[in-house]
Amino acid sequence: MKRWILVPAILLLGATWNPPIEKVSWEVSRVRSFIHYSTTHDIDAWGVADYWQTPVETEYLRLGDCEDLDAYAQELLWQRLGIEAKLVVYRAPFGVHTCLTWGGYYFSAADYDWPFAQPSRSFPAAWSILQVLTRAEVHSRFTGGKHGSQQLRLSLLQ
Ligand SMILES: [Ca+2]
Repeated sequence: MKRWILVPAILLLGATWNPPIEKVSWEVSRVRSFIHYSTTHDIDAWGVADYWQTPVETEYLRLGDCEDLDAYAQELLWQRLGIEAKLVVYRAPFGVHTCLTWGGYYFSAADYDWPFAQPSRSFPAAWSILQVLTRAEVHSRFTGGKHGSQQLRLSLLQ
């Protein structure tokens, strides 16, 4: 094939390519393998009611609560697969929790046996979605920076 045809064809395919949900789910499961879910409340760990760690802090600590793990996964998916999952803050009977949404699925790096440990196409009707945050909106929420700079280049799972 002529190069002047091949290059635009590759660019066109690259612009429209979306990874399968299995690939996304695999990346999210890697976060669970390397970063531990902390049940310590932010007020006890950080002295503030709600502390959003930067992904670099989370990587350094290898520890975080739900929003920290999902913010980390959101960044990882952006850097590894070029997709922007949105971070969902929701209220359920067990409290306020987070998950990610992308491609019509809900999933979470913080869930081991909770509802979104595996990608789900449905969101429980009885639960309330409080916020749906883009990557930029999540970045504006970061409280952190204590353990490392605000730079977002991840290294642990690259
Ligand atoms: Ca936190």
